[in-house]
Amino acid sequence: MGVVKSLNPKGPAIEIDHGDIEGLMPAMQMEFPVTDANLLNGIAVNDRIDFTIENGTEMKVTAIKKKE
Ligand SMILES: [Cu+2]
Repeated sequence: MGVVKSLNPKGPAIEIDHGDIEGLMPAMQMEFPVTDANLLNGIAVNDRIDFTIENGTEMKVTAIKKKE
């Protein structure tokens, strides 16, 4: 879970202030590359989101779901 801090459709990338991600990293604010710019559609700064990370050679966000 996290809060969107900035969007970069040209990266494409998203900056997220995220909570603790078990086994991966503590809570922090950081930018993640995203696999497809379309994932950013309908997402705005300050939205609360759930997101999925693919942890390969590079960590990438593969899914984003806006929380109500
Ligand atoms: Cu992080």
